[in-house]
Amino acid sequence: MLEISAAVESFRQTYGGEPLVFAQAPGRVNLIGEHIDYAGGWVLPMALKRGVTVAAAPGEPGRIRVHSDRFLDAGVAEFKPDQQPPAAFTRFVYALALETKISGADIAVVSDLPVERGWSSSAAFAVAVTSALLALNARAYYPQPLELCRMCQRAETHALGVECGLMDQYVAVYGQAGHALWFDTRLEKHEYVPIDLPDLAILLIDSGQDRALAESGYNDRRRELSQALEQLERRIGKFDSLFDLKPEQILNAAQDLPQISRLRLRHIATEQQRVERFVRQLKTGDAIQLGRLLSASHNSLSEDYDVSTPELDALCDTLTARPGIFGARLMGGGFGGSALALANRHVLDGDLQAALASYTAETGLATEWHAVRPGDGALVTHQDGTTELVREWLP
Ligand code: GAF
Repeated sequence: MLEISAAVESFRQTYGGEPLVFAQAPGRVNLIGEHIDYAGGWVLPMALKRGVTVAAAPGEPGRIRVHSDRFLDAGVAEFKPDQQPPAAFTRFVYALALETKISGADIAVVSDLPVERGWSSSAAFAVAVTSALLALNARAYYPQPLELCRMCQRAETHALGVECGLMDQYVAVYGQAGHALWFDTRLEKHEYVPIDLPDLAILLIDSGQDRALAESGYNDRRRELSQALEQLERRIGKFDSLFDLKPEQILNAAQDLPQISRLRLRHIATEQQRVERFVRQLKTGDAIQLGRLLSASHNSLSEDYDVSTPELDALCDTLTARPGIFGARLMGGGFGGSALALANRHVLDGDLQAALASYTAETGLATEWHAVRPGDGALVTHQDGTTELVREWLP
């Protein structure tokens, strides 16, 4: 995560004054449990040590100014609450300002998270900006941490057109160093699961293929899943949550549904099982089993849920063909972006490089990889200089 001093510098250069409050929010990797957060499933994300850092000060009443080289075109975007700005990320800030009911702020944003690579930069941006806006105003009422996640999720849907689930915002707030979150998206509760794999590396690999979720099939998949659920209910009667049913029940009942519905439901049912198995295997640290679950998740996302691309398939195949790389899968929404792999540390200089070189030769795409560890959730630094976790600060 970039230091607060970088945000102070950006603030001074942009506005000429001194910021009063700061907020930092991390990106995430989702270890397993993809495309089931909007279906009420369990997912297993962890916060990264990279993220978005925001410096803010009160501004002219009724006017928000925001600067970010990475998220916005260079320069300062400026808007008033009664004028919806046209550019996507400015619209995002506008939607967040409406959610917090705060207008009148100057904001500088710096980040070490790549944008639109599947690392959840938009949720980190939203959580950091919202936390900074709230910290600016000594108000009698603050949202609860879970409500802050929902505010950010709503703003993302309204401003960016992505009908996302709650996973990314949730882990940006509740992340804990050394742990993944076993997040039950139906009950909106989590347990921390220690990530203690000393001989293994969790790799985040940028496929070099661009993606933008709003323009991808992400929202289509959500619609296809709701349709599949309606068809399933017509077959077997009403149910509160798909996850009240046993996976075998879902698979049996889905047999006679149209092909798209059958495939989408098969992914959801089997992915949920893989999350449970993955959590169990984390306790044993069995790299081979963990890797198999990751690769099975990729196959299901590719073949049943249809959110992969030939490039992501090629990347995962190339990686898993190497000894010491136990499994790989696309990560996040898919349609390009990044893959996640589990590897023995000793392959990082040899087999990993060879696999990536062969992928680049095949696709012409340059990759970038990082070994990642679980970090903490969002932080806020108040006017008196004290810093605390956002989830502990909010009521
Ligand atoms: C994106 C969404 F924002 C998440 O809510 C989740 O659905 C993910 O894709 C897929 O698991 O990151």
